[in-house]
Amino acid sequence: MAEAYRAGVVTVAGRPNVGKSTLVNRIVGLKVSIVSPRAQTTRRRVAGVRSDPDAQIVLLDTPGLGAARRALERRMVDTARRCLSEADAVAALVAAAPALSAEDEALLAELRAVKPPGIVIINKIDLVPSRKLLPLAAQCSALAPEAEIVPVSALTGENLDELVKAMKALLPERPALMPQDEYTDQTQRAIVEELIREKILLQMRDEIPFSAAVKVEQWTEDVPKRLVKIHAVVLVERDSQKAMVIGAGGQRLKAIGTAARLETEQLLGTRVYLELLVKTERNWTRDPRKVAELGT
Ligand SMILES: Nc1nc2c(ncn2[C@@H]2O[C@H](COP(=O)(O)OP(=O)(O)OP(=O)(O)O)[C@@H](O)[C@H]2O)c(=O)[nH]1
Ligand SMILES: [Mg+2]
Repeated sequence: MAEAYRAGVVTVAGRPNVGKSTLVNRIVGLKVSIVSPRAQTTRRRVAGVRSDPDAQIVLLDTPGLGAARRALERRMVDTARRCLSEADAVAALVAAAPALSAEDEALLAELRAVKPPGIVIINKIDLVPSRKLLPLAAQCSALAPEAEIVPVSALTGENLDELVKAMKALLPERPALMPQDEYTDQTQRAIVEELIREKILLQMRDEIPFSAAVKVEQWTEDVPKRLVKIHAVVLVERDSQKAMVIGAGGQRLKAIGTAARLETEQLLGTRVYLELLVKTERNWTRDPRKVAELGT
């Protein structure tokens, strides 16, 4: 007899920068969540959907769990914790290393108290020889006794089939939660805001990335011309940052805009006219009200 169909929500939780968004994109097979080498890239709850003939996994990508001082960080951690409560199963993600970092250890301890993971994913195994991972795997088992430990590389795709199988096994038997052809719950506007922010993260250094927020203010479709016109505002915390984002002769902003436009054109399948404006919203990352409006 055929196996029953399974569907459910798997929340991917972990410290900043361990590869949660890269992994979610890989499993979905499309880019639903932005990725950068910087910690604290993801700020919102992002759902990515993988629909197979035997099961549907709704993956929740989350902001990294960690110390939170500013209002923006507090909101990010709250968002990640809320995603835990939505989950049918939690997949905790830690980085491959000869031993568990103090931060990853604290994460597993926190999850154990709040919502024990069904899987502990050891990511970035392309960076560490497998024979060196045994002590780490043993530490993970000790901190998450019920979890299956699955080593993967979200970057190369190594062992992802095994991981997907393990996720499906944790889901309840029930019909699909989302239409089969939907791969995310985000609006196109939200995706474009995130794409623009990703290009800022990739092109800027120092304090800018965490201080930047992006809001699409206008979106008009010119159907006969197959053109979408998008006006977006990049908000930073200080005037000095505004100058840095714009760059000498506007070169930096131009490069950010071009990169974001090209990817938006691919996403929408039309030509795109993208206009970016940079504004200062003083200390917005420390103001809970502004954070609620801009951060997530
Ligand atoms: N070598 C290697 N790098 C990886 C792997 N997975 C992710 N990365 C890199 O790790 C960095 C962080 O990846 P993200 O997917 O943005 O990490 P995240 O956990 O979502 O980070 P936050 O959103 O900031 O919490 C990026 O530079 C990725 O390319 C992997 O399996 N191997
Ligand atoms: Mg992320």
